[in-house]
Amino acid sequence: MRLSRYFLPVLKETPAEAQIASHRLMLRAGMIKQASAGIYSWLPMGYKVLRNIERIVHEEQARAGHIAMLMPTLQSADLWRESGRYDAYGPEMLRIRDRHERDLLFGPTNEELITDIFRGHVSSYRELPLTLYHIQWKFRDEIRPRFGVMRGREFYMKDGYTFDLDREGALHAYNRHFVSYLRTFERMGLQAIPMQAESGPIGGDTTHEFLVLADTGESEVFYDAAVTDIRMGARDIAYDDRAACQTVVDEFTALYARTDDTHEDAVFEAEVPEARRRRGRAIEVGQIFYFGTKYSEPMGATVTDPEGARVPVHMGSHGIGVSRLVGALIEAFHDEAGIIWPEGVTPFHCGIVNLRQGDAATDAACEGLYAALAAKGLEPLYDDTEERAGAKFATMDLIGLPWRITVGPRGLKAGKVELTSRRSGESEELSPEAAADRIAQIYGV
Ligand code: 5CA
Repeated sequence: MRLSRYFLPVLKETPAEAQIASHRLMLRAGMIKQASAGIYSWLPMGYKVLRNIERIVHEEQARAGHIAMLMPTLQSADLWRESGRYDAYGPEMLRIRDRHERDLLFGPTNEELITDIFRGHVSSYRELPLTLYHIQWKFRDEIRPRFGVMRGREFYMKDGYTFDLDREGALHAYNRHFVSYLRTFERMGLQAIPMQAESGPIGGDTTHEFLVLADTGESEVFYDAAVTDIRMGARDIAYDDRAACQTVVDEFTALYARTDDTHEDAVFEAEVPEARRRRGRAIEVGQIFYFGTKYSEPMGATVTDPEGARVPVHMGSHGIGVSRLVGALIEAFHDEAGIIWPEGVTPFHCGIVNLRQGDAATDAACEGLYAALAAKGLEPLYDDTEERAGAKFATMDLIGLPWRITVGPRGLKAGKVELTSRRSGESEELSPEAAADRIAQIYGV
């Protein structure tokens, strides 16, 4: 992409309404624009990051054997009356009436709708287990939408629903999600710690939240410092292997880690040596639930079991805050100058800065680099504008591409361009071909 032809409306001023770094930087870097309270338009660069996160989520769901689909944003109130949640959900639910006076709602979550699909098409235990998920916009009329996409009213969520014959099967589905979430967040460069939590309006008594430690997070958490040393890393898990999934879950849940809803001082003090006790703040980027027959029973989602009896299916639901992750990533990766994208989610693989636009030699070198990178399947953002060098660098630092190739007349005379890491700030001089090769190597292409 050439910056002169792109739509990147960066702001010079720091927006007064933004209280935390991610909100400020998303506005300044031209990623989002508020449409109304807690509702945002995703401008081209923000949209690219959102799509990158979504892609990683899809890939890891596929790896775990989960099946993608798409349900609508608007749902019939009647379904929610069946489960009893139409009234119970309260003012957070946006209720809508159509021209025929029928009650609809903008879905805050999809347990009812998926249960309706299931009961219409599945009737035997032989068709189980089944995990269906989608990534779709949700609406919750939060009393205090704030921090930009972190607590929106409209937000993008991956929500998956599991159907199993019995509790053991459903708990394996729960564990499968647990493991796949660890992989998903680590691929984005994030450490999300699974913690015991409350289930709230989704229900059930088995739930974990996945939390990214951050001073600006809305959740208060209590944990053993040793949990921060555990990683999934490169280990490959056979998702159908119940024991293998359970081993990972056991490892990640052995140490004390709870949100304030479930925290108990006495247990904390008994289980965690004083030097390792931590109390802090964190961003909830995902939550998984096992709630048994809470929806299947009242809604009549039953299957025949091997003995021929009709039994309600055991269900769970599993969510990832896809749009919130954009903010969480920025909270985790930024400095004074701007964002620092991890390679896994960056909107462009690298920037190309032409220090003297209009100079035949630098223009040609930049075009050459652009074409070489594109030929390798990479997408650079080429700043081909007439701005001063200082302004170009400031924009690149603000938008946070992990690598920058700077092309100037002096270096070019010696056959060199400069490759700079946004993370470390370190630069290296090398030939344009070597710079393109290095970028390709970094991204494994
Ligand atoms: N049906 C279940 C699991 S699919 C569910 O709705 N779970 S949830 O309520 O925990 O939401 C899943 C994730 O969505 C949360 O972990 C959080 O990361 C994200 N989320 C929830 N509310 C908001 C919000 N107002 N703004 C942005 N993200 C949110």
